[in-house]
Amino acid sequence: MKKWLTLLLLLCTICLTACSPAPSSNTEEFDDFIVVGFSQVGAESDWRNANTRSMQAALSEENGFRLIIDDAQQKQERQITAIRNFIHQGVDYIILAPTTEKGWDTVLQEAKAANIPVIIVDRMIEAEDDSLFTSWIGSDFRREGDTAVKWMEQHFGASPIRIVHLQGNIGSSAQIGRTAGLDEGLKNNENWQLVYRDTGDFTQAKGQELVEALLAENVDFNVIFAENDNMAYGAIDALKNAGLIPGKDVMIISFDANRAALDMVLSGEIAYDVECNPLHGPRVQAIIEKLESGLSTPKLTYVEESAFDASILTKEMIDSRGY
Ligand code: GYE
Repeated sequence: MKKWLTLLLLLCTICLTACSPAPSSNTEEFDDFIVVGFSQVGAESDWRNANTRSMQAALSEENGFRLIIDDAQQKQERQITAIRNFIHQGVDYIILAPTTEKGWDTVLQEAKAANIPVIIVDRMIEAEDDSLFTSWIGSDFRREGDTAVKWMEQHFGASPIRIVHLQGNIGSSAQIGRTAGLDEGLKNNENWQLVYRDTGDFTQAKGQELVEALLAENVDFNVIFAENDNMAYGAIDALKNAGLIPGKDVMIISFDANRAALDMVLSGEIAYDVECNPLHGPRVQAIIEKLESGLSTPKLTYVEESAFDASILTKEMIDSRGY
């Protein structure tokens, strides 16, 4: 009987040892992933949130990545600190969605010295030396501005228009390019008058606040050029609260073409929306995978984008979109 018990215990021990996974240290687990530090601008807009979700979905553990996201709350100093932390942590790649174009040289030199490739997404940087980043992927913001202006020229013709311009955060590529487009339009169209221009920092609250203040001062305008959808939403709320009809009393031109904004194009509240594509996650994933296999990647990649007014848009087109 005793012999049987000893044999049973021995069998159990063998089975447990064989079935349990091999012991692994934390470092080994960490080594299995490509570690990516992502310095994100913030959470100021729907575009931004769609961009963050796209990065999280693509740079997931199932796809072999460990993603560390730092939200800079639209502050460049916070991004610089985040990049320094990533360098200190020894990440494999740094992704930077820069708030503004200027002021990156020192910290990117530090990343270069630590041999960490930097991939820039969305907005661009103005670097002294372009070896400070490996690749950039994003939009042609100047082209977006020009697209909006071309539509305005066709739509408004020779009618006099009085424009309120809500800018994004000053010094960001999205603001610089879209503003440059409008400036060119103002130069070429004598019937266009700029009655007000200020930054709404790409947020809905600021967009609403600025338009409310203009209405309170009885400023006369009939067009709003909002450099993103969230500022357009805020402007629309301000107009409606004042009893004005967006799309009739005031025509709104916007950028991003988020789904909610395209619904407003269909309903006539937004006249024209220029698309800006935030789905950079899979694009960044492809860049890193190429680099991991020792291949080179293009320095600059512009994503394809379109623009919509009610004449070309359908509900099916809106429903089939990823953001
Ligand atoms: O248009 C805006 C966001 O840089 C393209 O930033 C991006 C812009 C986008 O906050 O909604």
